[in-house]
Amino acid sequence: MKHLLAASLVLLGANTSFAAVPGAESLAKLITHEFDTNADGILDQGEWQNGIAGSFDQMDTNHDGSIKPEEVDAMSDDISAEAGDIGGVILVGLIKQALLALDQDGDKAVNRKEFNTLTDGLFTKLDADKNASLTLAELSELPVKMVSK
Ligand SMILES: [Ca+2]
Ligand SMILES: [Ca+2]
Ligand SMILES: [Ca+2]
Repeated sequence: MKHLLAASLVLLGANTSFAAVPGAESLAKLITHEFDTNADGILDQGEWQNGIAGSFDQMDTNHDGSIKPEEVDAMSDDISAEAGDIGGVILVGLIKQALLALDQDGDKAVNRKEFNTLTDGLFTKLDADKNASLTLAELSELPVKMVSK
C-alpha cells in the first residue's frame, strides 16, 4: 500500500495542479524511501521502473492490464487510512485526474504502455546530470520540471 501511495504521488507531482502544493522535498523523500531497494539514498533507473511497475500492478486491482477510475475509487479506503478521511478524498480525486491525463486513446482507462510513457520520460527529465540515477535533490524538482516541460 505504501508503494501505491508513492506512485500516486509521482503522478500527482507530474500533474501541474499539484505544483502549487509545497513539500516537494518530502515528496521526494517518500518516493525515494519506497523505491530505493538497495537503500543507498539514490534511485537508479531499475529501482524507478520497478517501483512504478509495481505500483501499476497494485493499482490494477482486477489485473486486466489497465487502471480505471473505478479501481482508484476502490482504493480510497486504503488511501484514507494513510492520508486521513479528508486527505483521502482529495487524493483520490487528484489521482483520478492525473491518471486520466495519461489516457492517450480516450478509453477512460490507463494501460501499462500509457502509464510507462510518463514514467520513462519523467526519469530522463529529472536526471539533470544524466548519470542514470536520481538523487533527492533531482527528485525534489519533480513539480517544477513538470511545469517547465
Ligand atoms: Ca538505490
Ligand atoms: Ca487508455
Ligand atoms: Ca542523476
